[in-house]
Amino acid sequence: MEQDKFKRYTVTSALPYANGPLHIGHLAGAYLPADIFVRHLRLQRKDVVYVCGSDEHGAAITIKAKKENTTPQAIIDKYHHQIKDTFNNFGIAFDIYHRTSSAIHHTLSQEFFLNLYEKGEFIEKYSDQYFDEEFEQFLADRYIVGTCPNCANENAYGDQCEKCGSTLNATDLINPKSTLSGNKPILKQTKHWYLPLDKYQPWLEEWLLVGKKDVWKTNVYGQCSSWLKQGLQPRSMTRDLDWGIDVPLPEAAGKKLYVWLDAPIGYISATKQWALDNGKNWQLYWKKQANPTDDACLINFIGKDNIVFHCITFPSILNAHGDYILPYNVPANEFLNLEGDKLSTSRNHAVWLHEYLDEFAGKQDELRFVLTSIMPETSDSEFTWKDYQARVNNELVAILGNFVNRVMILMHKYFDGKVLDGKALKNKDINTQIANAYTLVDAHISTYKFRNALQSVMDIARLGNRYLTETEPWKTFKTEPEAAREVLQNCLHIIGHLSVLMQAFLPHSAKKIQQMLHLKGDVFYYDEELVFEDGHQLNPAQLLYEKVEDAAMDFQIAKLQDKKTEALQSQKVAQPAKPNITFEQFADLDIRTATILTAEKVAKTKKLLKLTVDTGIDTRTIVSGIAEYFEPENIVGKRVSVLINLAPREIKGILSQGMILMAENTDGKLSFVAPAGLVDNGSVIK
Ligand code: B3M
Ligand code: ZN
Repeated sequence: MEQDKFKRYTVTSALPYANGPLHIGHLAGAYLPADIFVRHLRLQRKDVVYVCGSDEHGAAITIKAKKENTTPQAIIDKYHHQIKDTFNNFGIAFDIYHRTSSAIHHTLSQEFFLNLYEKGEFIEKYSDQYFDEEFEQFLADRYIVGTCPNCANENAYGDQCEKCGSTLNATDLINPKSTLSGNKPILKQTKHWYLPLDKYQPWLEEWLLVGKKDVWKTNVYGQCSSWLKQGLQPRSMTRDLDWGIDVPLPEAAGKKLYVWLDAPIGYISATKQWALDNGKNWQLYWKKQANPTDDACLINFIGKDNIVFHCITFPSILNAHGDYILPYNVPANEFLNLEGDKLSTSRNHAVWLHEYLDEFAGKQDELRFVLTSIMPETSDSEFTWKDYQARVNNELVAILGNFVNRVMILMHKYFDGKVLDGKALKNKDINTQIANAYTLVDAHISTYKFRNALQSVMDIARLGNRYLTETEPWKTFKTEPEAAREVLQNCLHIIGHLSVLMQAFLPHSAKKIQQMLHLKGDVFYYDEELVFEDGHQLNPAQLLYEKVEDAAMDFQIAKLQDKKTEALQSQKVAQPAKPNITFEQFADLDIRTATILTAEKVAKTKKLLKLTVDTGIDTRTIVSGIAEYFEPENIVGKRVSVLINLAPREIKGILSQGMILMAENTDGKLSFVAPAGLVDNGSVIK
């Protein structure tokens, strides 16, 4: 492994906010890759600690509490346990899943703050911030709404307008209002402690730009270098909030540590707690003095939205403190999209892991497999249920499951499941390929290429299937039973190695196979010898994977659609005016009058109609999301307006060329937009 020079490994996954359940994007982003990495290290008998926990501070928590009309404490208690259970169910093998609300974490975070404070690292600055006089508190950005200066959206937040996507300062908002009292907030002076990132810039350039150039993934390195190029600014490490860790200074009464100061320290406090619980020395995993020859390797697995905090801010804090090791690598993943759209909690466009566990009981490895196969390692990737079905059916069922099952059934049928003279694998070529697979898997994992690593494992299943098909023991058994036995016993060895190689990726099914093979113990280390003693008795065959049926997928797809509609409807408010555009922008739209010629429902969808329309220029197909509002037979012959130069798009396998314009009421009711007078199809609307 590339990281072999180290004696110890401290591996972390981003601490999820305890303000909601987990979805597939979380798993694919920061947990599955770390889990595979850690399991792989452990299978090599490396000394590794893998820590994580709930991030329980910050506005993310208090806002959720307000939404649910409860306290922050109730929110974190509810979600901490739910999240912990979900990870556990998917086999994410943390050594500890801790919480940032714990006393040990509060103390350590305050120690960090004071350490930097006493060294004079912070810049103390006064600024004017919004304050709610009725509630007597300063307002975090998310507690202020007002009109966006860019797009006139009346519900923009103090840090961002979700309508036009622009980043804002709270003082940019027109007509600001406190979401606590509804009153106009006043500006009040407040003092905060800033981390001088600008002062650390030269150090960061050396450590990161030079030192990590060929070590970090290009997507991570690229983002960091572009920030450094723009030049870093001081960043406030304290907040006026009533939820979080107290700033440990008498003059800072009522102020809290910035959540991004305390959260990464959570990795350290979690390790401390784990060490306490297990009689270990946490310093070996974090402290420089305990690692005089750079023996410990710190690796932070995260999603791409956390890169700046893990690559710039946290290392700067660790370095300013001076006693701690710095991250060796931060292998951030990009984003996972879902069915052609961004994953979104607010629009409820997500596959929630706790729901998956209910609806696909016992099929954790199927999701692990699919998410690893499409992991967004260097660019965004996409999960679709059809792809899930194809990968499970064509790879897990047809290749891996089928191979294991055929061999087990035949061994039982012909030889009562008993191995005779089958200690070793008697095929040189296969032995070489298996040895290669171990090397390849190691090389891929050590460079964070989990997709390739999984394929190298699957290559062994493919090899086994091919070998079995070519040697046909079911035929030779009749004439040369000993030859059939040798083939099947060789296959048992392939399956054994497959189970060992699978452990990091598909731990549940690896265990099942090892039970079938009647191998000992909980894990099978890579360096253990795989022998079947003379007379070794196999256990009965069990099916590893089941075929995924169309109906289950259609159900999931429809469920996503329904949730999205529901979420949209509950958010629907009178649409504010959009920002101005130029005449040229309008002139780019080619809108024509047209007539609907045919209409039919798109199979297996609720909302889609396939229309053919006469645009005056041509007859073309358009897929339109209006099936819930119109019966196909009632709209044939209707006059409509069509945007004809919208880029063609494939929807449910149908190429849609253009868009029918609709007028939508505030209650979501749709009407066609048609010319009032008699005009030919193809008339230009301008
Ligand atoms: N809780 C943000 C997030 O969930 C944050 C990560 C903390 S890692 C120290 O994206
Ligand atoms: Zn806006």
